[in-house]
Formats: sequence, structure tokens, C-alpha cells
Amino acid sequence: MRSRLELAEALRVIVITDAGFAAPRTVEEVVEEALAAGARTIQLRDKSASALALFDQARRLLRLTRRWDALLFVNDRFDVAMAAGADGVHVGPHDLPVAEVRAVAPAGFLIGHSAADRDLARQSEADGADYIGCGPVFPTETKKDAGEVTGVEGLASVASSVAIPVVGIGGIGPKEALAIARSSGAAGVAVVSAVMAAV
Ligand code: TZP
Ligand code: MG
Repeated sequence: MRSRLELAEALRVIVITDAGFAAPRTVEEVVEEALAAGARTIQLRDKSASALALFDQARRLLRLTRRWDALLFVNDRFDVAMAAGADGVHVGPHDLPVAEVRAVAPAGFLIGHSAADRDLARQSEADGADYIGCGPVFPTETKKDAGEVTGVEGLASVASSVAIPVVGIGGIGPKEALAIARSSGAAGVAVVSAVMAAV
């Protein structure tokens, strides 16, 4: 298991996969470039994939993340994350509750949780989450039901409410990442289109 500091460092940039944005390149091609550029956490996210397709994709991505000493999370699906041997799962409001996942997950298995305000963030931490994804920090077209924009101030408020790392998500490109790094106290950023759609 990584130390707290190592986890926070790995979470500085989370690259979240999206096959549609990656096309005509494959997700693996884009992920490999992101790893080569320094990303140390990849999150496999595919809302339309079957459990089997997600499992196969997780196995392919694990070959890459292991080679680069990076972490792989699977979005939504604890079962797939476990079966594939991923490092963790990222769960949100419609997924298995953090406390229930923590209760049955093996030692060292990492859990990310979405929380957009201080109360939810504190609850995530109490339930056993290893990090929090907070957003959308900026407007985004990538997730239609992402909810209200928090702004950098909202992210900063959440980041100051818990001891575990908080990562901003939503509408983040280089300029936004800089603003977050300068003034939010967040451990990092999670991005979909900024990396997946980059040529
Ligand atoms: N959760 C909150 S916003 C978002 C997710 C998955 C989408 C972020 O995508 P992008 O393209 O980085 O704005
Ligand atoms: Mg989810």
C-alpha cells in the first residue's frame, strides 16, 4: 500500500477514460501517452459497457498502469474492479455506499467517492473513502447530470473540511488546473475531455 503522501501525489492528475472522446484513437493509446507524460492515476469509466467488456478493458489498462507504477480505478463497479484486480473503485450517489464497500473490500483497496459539499465530504471520510471527487468545479458538457457548479471556492471549502485528498472535477483544462492548484487546497484534478479529446 502507498503512504498517504504517495496517494495524494498519485491523485494530482486523474485521467478518466472516454472511448468517444478518444476516437479515432483507442483508450489504451491515449492512456499510455498520459502515463508517459506523468499521470499516475487512471479511472476507467464507461457507462454503457457490459460487466464483461468493462472487465476486459480494465485488464488491458492494468497492463499499462502496472508498467508505469500507476493506479487504476474503475468507475461505478466495485465487482468489476475487484474481479479485474484494479487498485480501487470510484463510487457516486447511485452506486454501492462507501461504508458497504469498505466493509467487504480487502485491505489496501482504494475507494474514491463523489461529494460536492462539506457535509457529504465529511460523511465520505467517516465511511472510509480514501479520496473525494468534488465538482463540477466548472461547467462541463461531459456529464449532463453533473449538478451545480461549485467554483474554485466551493472546491476549497470541501478540501478544507476533510483530511483525505480532495480532487476537483468538471470542465478542467490547463488554465482551470492552474487556478485550482494555486488557490483551492485540493490534491489534484480529474479530467475527461482535456486528455481524452487531446490530439
Ligand atoms: N463528474 C463530475 S463532472 C464530470 C464527472 C464525471 C465530467 C468531467 O468531464 P470533463 O470533460 O473533464 O469536464
Ligand atoms: Mg457512479
